[in-house]
Amino acid sequence: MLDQEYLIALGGNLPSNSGAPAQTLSAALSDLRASGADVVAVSRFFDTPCFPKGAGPDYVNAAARVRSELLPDAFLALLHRIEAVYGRERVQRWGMRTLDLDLLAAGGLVSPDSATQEQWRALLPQDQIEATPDRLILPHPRLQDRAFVLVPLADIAPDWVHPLTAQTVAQMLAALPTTERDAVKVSQ
Ligand code: A4P
Ligand code: MG
Repeated sequence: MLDQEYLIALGGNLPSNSGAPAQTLSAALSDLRASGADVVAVSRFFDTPCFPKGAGPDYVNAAARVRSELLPDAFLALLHRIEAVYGRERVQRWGMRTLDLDLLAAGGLVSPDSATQEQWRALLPQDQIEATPDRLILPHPRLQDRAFVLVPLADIAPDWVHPLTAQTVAQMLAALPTTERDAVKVSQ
């Protein structure tokens, strides 16, 4: 039974053994399907300025809605296995990468609990680069901050509601500075 519904973010800014980032993202989606998951919806692909600014080439980003029989920890492990196929090396947090697959949300699930999710969500920007969670945090704690996540997500799940802030994707996106939203361009 494919009874878990996940929202995922895909990104990459270095070529992989599959080709340019857009080809890597497409190959990763095929791998998800081949693993037995049902990729229900895929956003358009977007060219996005690298964050932090100047830390590398622009990224290609996308989002997808995926149904799976796997529970969240096992599903994240599957995402990590697919990253590994495309040569993702965890050298540097926020560093350049061939493929990053993040689990954004599992329906309205809060994991491991509201206090922990809030603590990660409230982390100050200067602390975010140092602190890495050692367990799955849901919703993804940086989801609401990033145009490169929210613009693709708005393509496939504009009405998804954050279980702790009660904001929809469309509302979170509208709250970001216009310059950040406008810098995310549909890939040609
Ligand atoms: N982890 C905990 N919760 C989650 C979750 N919901 N989804 C753990 C994914 N992973 C989660 O992740 C670090 C640790 O967080 C893992 O042990 C995982 O189990 P990681 O994927 O190993 O490391 P990372 O990708 O460097 O960190 P993270 O937090 O995924 O990085 P970000 O914050 O996503 O930044 N600029 C543009 N334009 N587009 C991008 O896509 N991506 C990044 C990566 C930086 N700049 C970017 C982009
Ligand atoms: Mg990641």
